[in-house]
Amino acid sequence: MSGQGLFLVLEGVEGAGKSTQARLLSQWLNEAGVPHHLAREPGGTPVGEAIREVLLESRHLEIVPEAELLLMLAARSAFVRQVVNPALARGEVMISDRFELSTFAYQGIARGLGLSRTRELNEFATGGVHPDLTLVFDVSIEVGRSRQSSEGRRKDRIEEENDAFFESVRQAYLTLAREDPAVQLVDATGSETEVHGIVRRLLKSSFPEPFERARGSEPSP
Ligand code: T5A
Repeated sequence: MSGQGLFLVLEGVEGAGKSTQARLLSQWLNEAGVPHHLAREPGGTPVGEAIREVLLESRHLEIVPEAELLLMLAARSAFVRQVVNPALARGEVMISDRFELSTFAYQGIARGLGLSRTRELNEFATGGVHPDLTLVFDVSIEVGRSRQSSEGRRKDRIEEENDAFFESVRQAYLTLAREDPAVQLVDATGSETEVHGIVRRLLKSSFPEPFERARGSEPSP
């Protein structure tokens, strides 16, 4: 545990179902009366949301990979100090939709900026705060794309990258998960309810307190 709280992160390629699972996790904890805070990256603070707008919605701007990395980390430095640390200090479960593993996979590996330099800069941005557990929701790029296209919204700047870029991101996640015991892969190809069931079981076995206290062994269909 980080401080008194618990820091959980949900990761994966575009359309893997992270936001859906973050919402289902939050609903489960609400029903169980477990105090928690849910936020997304980049974002989560006023400055982070402004940076998100530049990074994802400003399609007319050319953002070089180095600037992309530093903007992600600028948003993160505020996020950790204004959102994550206070939530952990209050003893809450902090749930973040994306965090440092996105930076390692997208900027460090897929953009080719280098993992060790990216980790070093990230360390400065976070002040050394890391998740207790990161869940990587794994689906093929095709499945992620088809889930996203069913939403019918316009692609953001990064989503306009080609399949080779996202395959590189997916492979990076798989490698990073193999190397770090605090990162767990979740097969996210099943239905929303099935994947949520996997998440519940995993959290209950990894962190009996507070998740054993959250009632119901299986989600309702
Ligand atoms: N980024 C971010 C970096 O490059 N570096 C960084 O350091 C950080 C922090 C953020 C972008 O920024 C990049 C990565 C991203 O490109 P985002 O909005 O957080 O953008 O990420 P996206 O992956 O683009 O978000 P999506 O909303 O597209 O994907 P999700 O959250 O994985 O998917 P979700 O839950 O919204 O679901 C998508 C659709 O699929 C359905 C949902 O209902 C929804 O319609 N769905 C399922 N359908 C069938 N079966 C399931 N199990 C389903 N789960 C969800």
